[in-house]
Amino acid sequence: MSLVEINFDGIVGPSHNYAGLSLGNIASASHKGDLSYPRAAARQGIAKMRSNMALGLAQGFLLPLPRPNGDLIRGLAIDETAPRQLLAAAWSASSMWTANAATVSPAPDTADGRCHLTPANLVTMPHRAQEWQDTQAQLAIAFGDEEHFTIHDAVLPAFGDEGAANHMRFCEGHGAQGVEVFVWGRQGGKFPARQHEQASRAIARLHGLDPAKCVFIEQNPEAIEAGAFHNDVVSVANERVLFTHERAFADQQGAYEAIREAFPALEVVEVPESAVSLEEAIRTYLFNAQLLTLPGGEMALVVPSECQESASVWAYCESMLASNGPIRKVIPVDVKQSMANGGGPACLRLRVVADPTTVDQRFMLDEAKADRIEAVVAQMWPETIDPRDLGSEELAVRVIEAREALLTVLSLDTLA
Ligand code: SUG
Repeated sequence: MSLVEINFDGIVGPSHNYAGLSLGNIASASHKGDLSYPRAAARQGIAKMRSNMALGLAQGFLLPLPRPNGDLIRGLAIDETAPRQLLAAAWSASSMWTANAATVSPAPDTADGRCHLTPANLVTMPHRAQEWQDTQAQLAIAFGDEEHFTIHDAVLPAFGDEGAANHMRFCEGHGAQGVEVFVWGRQGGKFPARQHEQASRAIARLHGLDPAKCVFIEQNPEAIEAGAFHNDVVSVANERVLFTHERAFADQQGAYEAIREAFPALEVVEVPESAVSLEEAIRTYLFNAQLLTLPGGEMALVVPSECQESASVWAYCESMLASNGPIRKVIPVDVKQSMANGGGPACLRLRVVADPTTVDQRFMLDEAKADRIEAVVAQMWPETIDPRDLGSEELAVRVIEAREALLTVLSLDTLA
């Protein structure tokens, strides 16, 4: 068994649009009503995957979910008298942000030695709450090898769970036993706190984690208020390293101490407010980055290109590279279509530590398959979508046919 980190990126679906559905997600609210570019969006995602593969990293993908969602339309009797937001929910391509697909505990962390995945219930946002059953169906195929994987049901909707976006794992190497850190938000602020502490604790128990290797940390309410609707907007971890804003956690020093107690080798790279304000960090998504261990052992940070366009963020990145810290490379990528809905490079991927040979190979990417996916996108994905067109029969047919063409090319028609 050779365990490596595999990033499963969500392929951006053909209904990608800007309907402003996510309260507390500033990008989503500020782009409400804009024209979207689904074809360009999917291409940006594919380019990011290719760029990570070129670094020598294992890459997988998850597929867009069926949209418009007929079950939601029928279940809520959505017609022309229903709020427009409900109709838009049925068309949302939000499953592209696979950091919210599930929480993953790799095999070395669990009592039964299998990798456990719990799809996120995403109950806080109606357009996301419809995702988990279809996500689970896909995970059940991709990780269907029961000797190596266990797929749970989502946590009961009493407690909101947003998956890996609020979960970090520290370890000496991906294949070693890790310390899993769950970050939750306190209700009662200006914006919803989407991750409930009890959902996180339930997942730790369901996955059979060693309580001594679990840490539960409260997110800073000020960060949620400033638009960090998930912890991965203000922190990212990889192996020994925590890269975080100084205002990410309710008790910043207490958080470091708690992690250090379970994982003494912790190395913190803290970005002070004086270098990059919380607002600028959220605007540029500096922390919604992929912190990756390259095959040579050094770490690279894959950031949105917005970081390079920000004087303070880029100056910070340059000074970090000039210092002797653990992050040795910063790689900007253009995911602007996703960013305009509040999703950066880290939102677009689900990390699974596993032996790639135990994964259903239809979900693993190589250059030839990326070419095939890109050809379907070029031919079938709408070039633009005006959110006022959501609900149109013609667009519905187009979006459904586009997804089906992708499933066919990947021999995954069973998900139709
Ligand atoms: O849930 N945006 C997503 C962005 C998710 C980002 N994920 C992570 N941080 N891991 C969300 O808010 C916008 C959809 C719209 O407004 O139409 C949206 O769902």
